Amino acid sequence: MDTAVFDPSGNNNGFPEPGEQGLQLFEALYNQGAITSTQITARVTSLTTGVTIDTADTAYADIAVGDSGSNTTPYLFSIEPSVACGTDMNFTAVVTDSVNTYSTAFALNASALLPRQDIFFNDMEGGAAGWTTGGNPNSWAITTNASHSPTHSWTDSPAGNYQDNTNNWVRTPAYDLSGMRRVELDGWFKYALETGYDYAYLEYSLNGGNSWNPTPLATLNGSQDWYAVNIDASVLDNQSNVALRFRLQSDGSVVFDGIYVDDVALSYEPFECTYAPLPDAPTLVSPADGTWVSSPVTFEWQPAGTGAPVEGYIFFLDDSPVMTFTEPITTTTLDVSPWSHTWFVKATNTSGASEPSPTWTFDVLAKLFLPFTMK
Ligand SMILES: [Ca+2]
Ligand SMILES: [Ca+2]
Ligand SMILES: [Ca+2]
Repeated sequence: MDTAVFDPSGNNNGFPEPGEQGLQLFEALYNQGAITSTQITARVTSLTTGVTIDTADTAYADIAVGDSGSNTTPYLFSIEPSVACGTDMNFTAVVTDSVNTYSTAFALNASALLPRQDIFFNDMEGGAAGWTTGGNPNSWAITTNASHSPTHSWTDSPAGNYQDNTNNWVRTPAYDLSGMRRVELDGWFKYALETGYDYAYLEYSLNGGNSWNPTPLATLNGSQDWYAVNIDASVLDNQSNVALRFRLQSDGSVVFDGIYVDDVALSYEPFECTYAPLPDAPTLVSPADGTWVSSPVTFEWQPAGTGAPVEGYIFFLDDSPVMTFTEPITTTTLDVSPWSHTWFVKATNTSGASEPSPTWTFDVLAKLFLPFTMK
């Protein structure tokens, strides 16, 4: 299922982030059955603490065989501000049509994704770059025999074919991948290995190279000219002491040229959460609602005890924003004309302005300048 999220009530960046409400969720359904799917309804459930479904039910237009369609109205959900940035939010959707009911699971991440970044990139043009070799025979070296990015690559056997009973490697330094997720390995490989008998492995270590996981990230056999590889290395996500190595292992007869590796990058997908909730509406203190006062009038209000911190206020007199404070100042004194007026205040922060406080009224006494004369 393909998902799409819209956050027009939040910061409108297309990503669901902690604190955002009114998040709109669309789920595409694909009809892989034998007949047109009709009378489609669906209900979504959140499995993640702090993620609340506000509108759980939706419907779909009929979907023909081989077609897909999205819900006609969005599911709505909210993410509590306490949900950690980057949390995987798990959902289930139960879909019913005229024939079947089935359940499906999907996940969204509570964050805004940033462009993928390299942890390292090695084009083998700048020397060993901390990569080290070992094994028997210890023959891995940088070569100019073949390359993807001219003019160098790493190879197991620069002198020609590898030997029988080879077990040797080149490895990277250790990297701290704490806090990194969706780790990927990209590179260019070229190899000639006896089919079914001699193998090259891309292996990983989670303890800085003390031991290597018995399940490689990639296993290579046979022959290939230069080709790009893109390997899901999410087993390395958030690991603090990661190393990678290329290892060649041959059996007791028949040898080939071996493997070349070039332009190797380890990368991850950074993320951030930029949505800041608005402050809650302030409360008014004085002049009390419905009272008579003299001009100049001193107004006082106070922030709500809840919600995001307040950075400023907008003071409204007779529905006009007459004063804007860029600091959390909670009083002002103004000359006000006689008779009836209304006032309210909004609290502000970098995300914008809160809902207004209640609107209060007051009346200003007319100043009397009567020509009294004492007799
Ligand atoms: Ca957002
Ligand atoms: Ca190169
Ligand atoms: Ca062999």
